[in-house]
Amino acid sequence: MIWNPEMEAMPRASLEALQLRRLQEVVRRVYERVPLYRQKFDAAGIHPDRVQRMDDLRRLPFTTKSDFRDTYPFGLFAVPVSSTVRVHASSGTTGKPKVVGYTQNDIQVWAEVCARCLAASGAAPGDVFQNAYGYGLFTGGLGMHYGAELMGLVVIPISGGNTERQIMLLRDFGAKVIACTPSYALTLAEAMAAQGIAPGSLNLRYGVLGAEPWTEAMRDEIEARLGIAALNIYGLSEVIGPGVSNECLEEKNGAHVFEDHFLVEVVDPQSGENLPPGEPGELVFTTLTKEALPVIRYRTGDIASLNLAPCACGRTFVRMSRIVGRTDDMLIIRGINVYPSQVEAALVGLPEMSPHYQLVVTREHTLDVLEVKVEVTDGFARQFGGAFDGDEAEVQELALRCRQKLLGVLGITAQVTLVPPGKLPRSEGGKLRRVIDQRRL
Ligand code: DLL
Repeated sequence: MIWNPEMEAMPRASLEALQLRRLQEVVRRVYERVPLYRQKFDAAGIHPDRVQRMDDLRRLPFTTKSDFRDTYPFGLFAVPVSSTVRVHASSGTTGKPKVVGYTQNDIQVWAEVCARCLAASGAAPGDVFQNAYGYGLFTGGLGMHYGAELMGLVVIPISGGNTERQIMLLRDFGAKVIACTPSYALTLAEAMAAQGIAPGSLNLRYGVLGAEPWTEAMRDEIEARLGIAALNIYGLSEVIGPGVSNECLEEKNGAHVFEDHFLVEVVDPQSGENLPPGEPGELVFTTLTKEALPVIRYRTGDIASLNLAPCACGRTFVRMSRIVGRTDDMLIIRGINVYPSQVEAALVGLPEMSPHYQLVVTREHTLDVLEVKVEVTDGFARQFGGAFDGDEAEVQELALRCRQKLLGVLGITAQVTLVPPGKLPRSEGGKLRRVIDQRRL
């Protein structure tokens, strides 16, 4: 179902006219109200009046994560703090969190785009919705909550974690739709299997999963083990939170960016030059309607590509691919760029492998060592009664095949450690950290 067909299926020419109007407004507003933008625009010699065509966007300076840090906590707000009704914050790996604010109108826009996500994922008014994203400073819980209420879903605001209770409520309240991180969806699937609950035996049909990278292989696994359709939702606090884009149930092939509210570009992470559709690069967003915290050309650090081809669902909004990496998550191992998602992609072809993996990078003397820990499937482990220590011929043979696959995909040798099912850390409700880089310690 399309939540707002008038906007989501608008002809591209009308959309572009709307975008230009909104862009001109927002550029003027930040220039007048946010000192950092005025400084940047002046330094680049760009006056808001110079934005006459969509192409002029490319001339505007970028906004970065460090702009948030430098103006912490409220320096990027374009309204007085007293005019906001909500503040969220997202913690990075280091330092102070990025603080984001919302006016009443921003909250309404946010609810609208989250309702679009839920509808695109299969939800319909009246459905019971278990919201297992964390409530709090994290945007996931409250963002989806307001979207769901707007749509008329029956919201169960359970938040993340407490797997036993999640399963009890899935059974007793009969949610049709769940929202959580994909890694947590797997945690739920495992716990349900352990309780003997068969996939599809509950009322659950749709998952709105995101907030962290995942793959097609993980989708297959989640869909099979939970008996649901699993859809990818993307977003980030600096732009709004969840609700920047969402896949459609019809195609499940790229997430439609809600382009009436967010302009998307893909740029070369090094040069900052715009890249054509189809080419992977860094996602850059400009908010068109946000009042409290508009961002102009915000560099997300997320790597993806765009697809402008028409979609069977009828939405005219551009689609973005899955996030295939992050500019700052990229590991440089012995001089070679490695993205965690490449490791996952390499392992997918091996049927004995589960989607649970972890990368550990260490430095021995001056040499970087990449260890890839992977859980094997239950089926593979069963031949050893579920446990093995790695010396078994079959395990060694599989580890060797894994190493060769990784060498082919990454171009470097990795140590492969195969572990029995259930041995690697699981999501306890939120985002899962898959990379442990001990070189920085
Ligand atoms: O994670 C917002 C969100 C909540 C999105 C719930 C979807 C569902 P942050 O905590 O600010 O906001 O983290 C944003 O998470 O820049 C990406 O690196 C990553 N991310 C979010 N969604 C996806 C996704 C929320 N579907 C950062 N695939 C982003 C891959 C994702 N990465």
